[in-house]
Amino acid sequence: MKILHTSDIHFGISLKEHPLIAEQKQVSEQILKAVKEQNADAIIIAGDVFDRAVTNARALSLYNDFITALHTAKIPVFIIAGNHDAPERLALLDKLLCKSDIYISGKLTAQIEPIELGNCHIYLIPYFNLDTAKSLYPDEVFASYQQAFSHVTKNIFKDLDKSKFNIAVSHCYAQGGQLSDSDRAAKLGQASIVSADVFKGFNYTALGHLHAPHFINDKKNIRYSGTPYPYSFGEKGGAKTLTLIDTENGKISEIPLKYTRNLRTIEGTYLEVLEKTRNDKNKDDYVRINIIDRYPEASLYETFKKEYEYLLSFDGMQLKDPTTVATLTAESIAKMEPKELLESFYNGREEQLGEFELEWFQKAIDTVMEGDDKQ
Ligand SMILES: [Mn+2]
Repeated sequence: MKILHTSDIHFGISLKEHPLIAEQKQVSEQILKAVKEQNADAIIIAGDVFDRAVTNARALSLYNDFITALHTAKIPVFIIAGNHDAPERLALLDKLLCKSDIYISGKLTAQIEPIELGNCHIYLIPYFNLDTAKSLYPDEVFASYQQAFSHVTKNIFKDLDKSKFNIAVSHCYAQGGQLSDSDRAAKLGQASIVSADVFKGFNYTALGHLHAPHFINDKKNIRYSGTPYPYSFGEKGGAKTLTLIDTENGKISEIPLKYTRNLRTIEGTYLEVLEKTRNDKNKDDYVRINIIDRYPEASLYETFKKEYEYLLSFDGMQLKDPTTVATLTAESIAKMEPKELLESFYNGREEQLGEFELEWFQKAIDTVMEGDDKQ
């Protein structure tokens, strides 16, 4: 069997409040293309299918089209809920869908039965927290999430058929995992770290939750596939890939994903960034600019906004503490009151914003406003 592993698609996610619908449509297309090119027999989505528990209509239709296309291509799909998903919503109609080889596990169950696929047994372990485990196993005393998690897998190992290629699908923060910029919840969820040992008995463990593609154990059979698209400018781990598992020989490989619009950070002194901008061939990318020797003034932002339609983050230096970076985004500017804008302009300048300037400024604003009212 050839099985593709991905996770953390986060349908409906925005980047700096910029919806990534077009990119997520491309994600679906890229995965479908990989399924066909690799002659995959199935696909695993290890949680965080949606970015929010209650998601928007566009995200729902993207998901709908994606799963339907996989079904049309006769590709069995294995899905678990992640910490971003609403378990009940994701698992809606699961008893019906599994008849069409669409296997969804939303909430943890006391007994996890294997799903048979060729020479594989696939165990779906959806995201759960300690309270859920405690209520599922009232006779057990769990002093930690680690204890609860190992109870869940020990329960599976009791009846494990070792003649099969046993795969676990899980959404958790496993020890040895690398945090990346967009791992918002994981950064907070230190308490719910589990050691990789809990997955020791499986031939392969398909993980979701951390967004960079990487193995977490030396034996290289416990792996985060990572997100199929970069969801933050600081995301580590380089190129985005799908993980391909060959269950005949246990070989694991990466399938690269390509996108028309990528995420890039352009950093340097004002002159360096100007130079880079002048020679830039991909001005259509999502861009973060960081000018290390200037303050992120609105006028400077406007200069680069003319070059980059998708300038989503504009950083600069802040005088008060030159080491800190002040960030101005299109959105933050749009939300600022005229007076705030003036203050940010004066911020860090020699000359102080005095009562006199403020008074005149207010008068000017009032005049403009009145002009607007008259129109
Ligand atoms: Mn995630």
